[in-house]
Amino acid sequence: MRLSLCLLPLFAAAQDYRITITQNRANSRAKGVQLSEVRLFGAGGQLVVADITNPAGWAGNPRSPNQNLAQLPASLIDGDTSTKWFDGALEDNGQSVLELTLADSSKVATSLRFFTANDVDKRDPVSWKVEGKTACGWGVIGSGTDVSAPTARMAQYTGDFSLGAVPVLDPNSCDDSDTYRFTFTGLRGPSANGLQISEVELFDLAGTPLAVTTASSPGTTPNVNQQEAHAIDGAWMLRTGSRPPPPPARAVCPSLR
Ligand SMILES: [Ca+2]
Repeated sequence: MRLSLCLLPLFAAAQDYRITITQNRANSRAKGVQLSEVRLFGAGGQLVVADITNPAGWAGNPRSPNQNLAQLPASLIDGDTSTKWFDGALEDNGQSVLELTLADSSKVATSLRFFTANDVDKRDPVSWKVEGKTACGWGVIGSGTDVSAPTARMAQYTGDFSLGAVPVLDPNSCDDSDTYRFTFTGLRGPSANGLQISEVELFDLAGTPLAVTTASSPGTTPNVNQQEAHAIDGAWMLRTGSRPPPPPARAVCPSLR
């Protein structure tokens, strides 16, 4: 079945920062990533981080097979370099993500500081990007590539990493025409214990498949082997072995007011 879609706008708040770690020192996904502290600084010094999460990661996900409750992301903002966060989901996802929310939304982060964890230096992050949340989604404000992480344990990375300004955008100007959201409201049942789907594909009015670059499932904690990326990887063909011909496409959208 192919569903026709009508566009709806997606807006966001403005005091959140996201760190996406893409490589560790070992350049091995199997080694995972870990840090003991992540600190943000702005005018006047260190900024208070009210909340930190590890979306799609092991930490904080009760379904993760190897979750260590002593290594949750909260350990990154406790001021103690002897406590750490570890995420093995780098192997499945190709990245490990941290999202930080400032206690004071009027503050602006201008630099970032990392501290290594207590062991296994192969897990030290060496490449990452930093984004700030704008009214129109995430905007890149910094990055690190093949950074020389210290081999010392529980040690500060050399220097702080500068962050650019988070763009101030008018929500009315947001171009979200490339973003779509699905909300599933019912299951076949009975006694369903979750929701699953192998692929989501989008087509234009001519029936041409559209490339999808990212997929997310806000507010959920998928199994590490059943991440959102699997809904856009085309792997369903391996399971079905055939592809039905696409039905004629037809879109009927009401006017947006
Ligand atoms: Ca810590």
